Amino acid sequence: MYICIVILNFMHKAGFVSILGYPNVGKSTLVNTIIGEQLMPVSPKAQTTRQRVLGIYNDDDTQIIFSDLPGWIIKPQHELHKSMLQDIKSAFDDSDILIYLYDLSSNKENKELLDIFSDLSIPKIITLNKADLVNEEKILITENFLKEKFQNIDIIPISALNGYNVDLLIKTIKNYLPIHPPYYDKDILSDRYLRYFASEIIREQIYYLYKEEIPYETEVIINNFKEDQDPVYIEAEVWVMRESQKKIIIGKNGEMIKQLGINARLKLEKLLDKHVFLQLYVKVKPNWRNNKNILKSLGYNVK
Ligand SMILES: Nc1nc2c(ncn2[C@@H]2O[C@H](COP(=O)(O)OP(=O)(O)O)[C@@H](O)[C@H]2O)c(=O)[nH]1
Ligand SMILES: [Mg+2]
Repeated sequence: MYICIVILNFMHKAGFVSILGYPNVGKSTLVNTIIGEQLMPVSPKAQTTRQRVLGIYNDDDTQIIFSDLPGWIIKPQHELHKSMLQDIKSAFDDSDILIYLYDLSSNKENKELLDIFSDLSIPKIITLNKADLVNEEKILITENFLKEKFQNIDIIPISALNGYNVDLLIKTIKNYLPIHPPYYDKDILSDRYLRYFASEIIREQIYYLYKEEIPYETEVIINNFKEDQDPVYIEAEVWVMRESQKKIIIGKNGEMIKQLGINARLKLEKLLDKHVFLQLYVKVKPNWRNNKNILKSLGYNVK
């Protein structure tokens, strides 16, 4: 028995894989598809992801620890942006493999981050996401353009949304993964507690429900999370920057916050597989995005 365990550990592969890309290319969607759970917040708006969070893929002889990262920010405008960039840069130093996620459906410039990616001397893979939205020709043109810049690199068209070629991506990652015992228990999906994902789900639903600057100037804090109760009791504060935003979050006769509560509760119930009682409060915290102490207390990467 002892010999058997030694051999198994000897053959086990494990490592850290970071997913880089501009906002909205599908990084969080890809991590969710790989781990098989809607844990990471996803929305059609940019900058839904604000912190580096791990999503862990396990099979019998492999553990791949993915970092879901914020999207690359060209011009940081406040301390929160700086912390998001800091999280991306930290992944350059401690990843075994980097994946560049390229959005096939977007014509946005990729140059700045592609140049940085090309200079990093870590095993690299390029994935072309949203293949479901474009034709074969667009994929070929993009592949050829990237092959000119990167010699001998794996380029894999995928759809993070419908799972197309995600198995090929996992297989390719395994080729570069070092032999190593698992870093985490093999039955956990992330390094964060459910309490953290509860705040992310509420924040994600704010991205869907509210317009203009509101989602970007809002933060969600969980004040109470009683998981052992039925229904699970969750009390959360929604922070906004101005009194006028508080009014928008609440809406006429409380209609908007009621809708937010319903949307978030439904998603929380799916994640927890239990009934949830969700209590939301709104608080004005002027300029919280530029207050380093507040950001630190919220767990952001502030120098
Ligand atoms: N059609 C399509 N949409 C996708 C795909 N991957 C992500 N999306 C959508 O792109 C938007 C941004 O996704 P998200 O994962 O939040 O991007 P991130 O900012 O890079 O983390 C969301 O509306 C996703 O549903 C894909 O493969 N195909
Ligand atoms: Mg994201």
